[in-house]
Amino acid sequence: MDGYGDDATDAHDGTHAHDAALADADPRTAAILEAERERQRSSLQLIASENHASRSVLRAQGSVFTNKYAEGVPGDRYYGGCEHADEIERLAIDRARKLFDAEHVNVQPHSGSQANAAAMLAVLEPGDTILSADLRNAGHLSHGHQANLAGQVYDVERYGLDPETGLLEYDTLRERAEDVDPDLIVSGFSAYPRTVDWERIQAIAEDVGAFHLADIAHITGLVAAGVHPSPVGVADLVTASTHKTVRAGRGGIVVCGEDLADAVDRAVMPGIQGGPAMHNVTGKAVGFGEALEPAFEAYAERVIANARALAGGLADRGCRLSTGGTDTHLVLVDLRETHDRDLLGKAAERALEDCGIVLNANAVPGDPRPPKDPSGIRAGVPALTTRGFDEGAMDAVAECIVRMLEDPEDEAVRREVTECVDELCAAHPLYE
Ligand code: DSN
Repeated sequence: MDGYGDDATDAHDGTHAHDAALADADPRTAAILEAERERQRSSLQLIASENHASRSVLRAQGSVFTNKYAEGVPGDRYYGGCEHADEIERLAIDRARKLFDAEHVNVQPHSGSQANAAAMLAVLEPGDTILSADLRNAGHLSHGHQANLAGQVYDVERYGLDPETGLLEYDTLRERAEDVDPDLIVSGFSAYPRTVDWERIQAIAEDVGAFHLADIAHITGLVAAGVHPSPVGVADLVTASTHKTVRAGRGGIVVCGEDLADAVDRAVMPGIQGGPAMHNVTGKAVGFGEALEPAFEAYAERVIANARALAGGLADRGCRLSTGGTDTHLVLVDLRETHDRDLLGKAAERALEDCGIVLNANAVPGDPRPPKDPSGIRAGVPALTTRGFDEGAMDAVAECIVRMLEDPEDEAVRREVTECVDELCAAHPLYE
């Protein structure tokens, strides 16, 4: 199914008829949709949080469940007509529980950020103290940025990664936790390429009397496939995104033990949301079903092999990688020590996008520059792996990236890299 180029059954699922109906009713929107489909096909998607969902997931999300309100939980709703909503949500929950070997899963959060907000609301009071990593240290907005609700409701203290190595130093985290005495420690990262030792963080949390929230948004699929250790059953609360490495419908989930189940469900609704987006819950059910198939484990293994190939290809060509490499789906390049030092985050992002290489500027640990125009770039391989890229193709991607980083103004280089990108895209069809 990789690349979704050979799944003949989907040709008969009504998708084309729906496209034709939309083109008839709203040609402008249909044209924008087609342009986006073409952009995804004709460029390399290396944004580490993105992927290409199967046609079945796309179909499930564009379904009649868009129409349905279903506040509450299966079997206990505020509205009538929920029998099928109950059935699909129960299916999503059952599959998620199996996938993560979990006691309780709430599948309603609209996103990973909402999942984090709900998890915090479930166990904290306003003014309680969170200890988390900020954007410069691979953290996420929803972990307590001052502009985010969490940063305004809770007292947020920070821990960092080692600015030299980029690694999480567990002893430093322990010292910080003992100093700060938090009510909640947030682990899990948006730009950390290494395996996280959840048990060690849980031990720190227990020693200082804090809850531990592990946000596995980026590595959801790697955890589901068993190729990264799972925090489920270790951390008190686990939040995940469902559309990144796991390729299911768009949104988030909260995973916890039975002891926190009611608090989590109440925190999601009415705490931070109203009606669940049932079309997304449907997409989650479908994607979780796909992730339970043996082929998904092979996909997750290929993600890691491809990320390592990309890391090796970049490092061999002179890039400085934060932490020196990767164990996961992404690499973080510190451009301050790579090639032309004037070409930092945003400028590098733009130069690469000009040639069809789409990734994002990203802060590196200890970054003195602002998160909007930081010193590094982050590249992830989940989407290219879905398209069927192998390690050889990833090395070609590394070559393209480095050639552009070395000579961003050279027209001939730009042409050659664009041609190489076109060839790689043509060799790895998507949704065709
Ligand atoms: N925007 C996502 C990321 O790229 O990491 C997280 O929400």
